[in-house]
Amino acid sequence: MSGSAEPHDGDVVTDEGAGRAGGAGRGSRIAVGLAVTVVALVAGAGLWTFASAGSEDDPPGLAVTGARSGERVGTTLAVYLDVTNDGGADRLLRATSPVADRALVHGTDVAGGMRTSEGLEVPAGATVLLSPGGDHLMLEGVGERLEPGDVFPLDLEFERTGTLQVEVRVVPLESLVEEGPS
Ligand SMILES: [Cu+2]
Repeated sequence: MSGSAEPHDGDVVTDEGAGRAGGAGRGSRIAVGLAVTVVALVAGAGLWTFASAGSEDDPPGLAVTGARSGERVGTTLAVYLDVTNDGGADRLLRATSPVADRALVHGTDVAGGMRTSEGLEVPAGATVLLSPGGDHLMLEGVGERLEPGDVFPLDLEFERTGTLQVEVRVVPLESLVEEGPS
């Protein structure tokens, strides 16, 4: 584990989000092949929904949707998105964007502080939600003023799938606060 828990200007953190349990280990191996139809579990602040039980060794079937961010705060910007996987396990290694110096995977701890994670697990058959009050991608060194309605590209590099480019839609910060933790 790296990083320290520190409040982060660019994040939208609500009281509800701060109340999340953070017990399950983020790097824990997920047993697959169980005859589980729907299992939801909270790992850190990330919600994994298992719609079907795939085999970990199957090719991943990733789709990234709903990529959105608020306006920058200072020079940081939090990005939220959904990763749906109807195949085998994969892992987000890193993210890059031409609008930012760097992008980090951030989790939110029970006190509402941020910590940097080494990548993000995308288990077989799982949907991983990065949403306000929970895990997110933190873009740092954003020099450009981005307004609601703007879009910018974000490259997501996965261990097995390779790089997926998504368009991030900028929305008003207030709408992310209203969205809250899902
Ligand atoms: Cu953050």
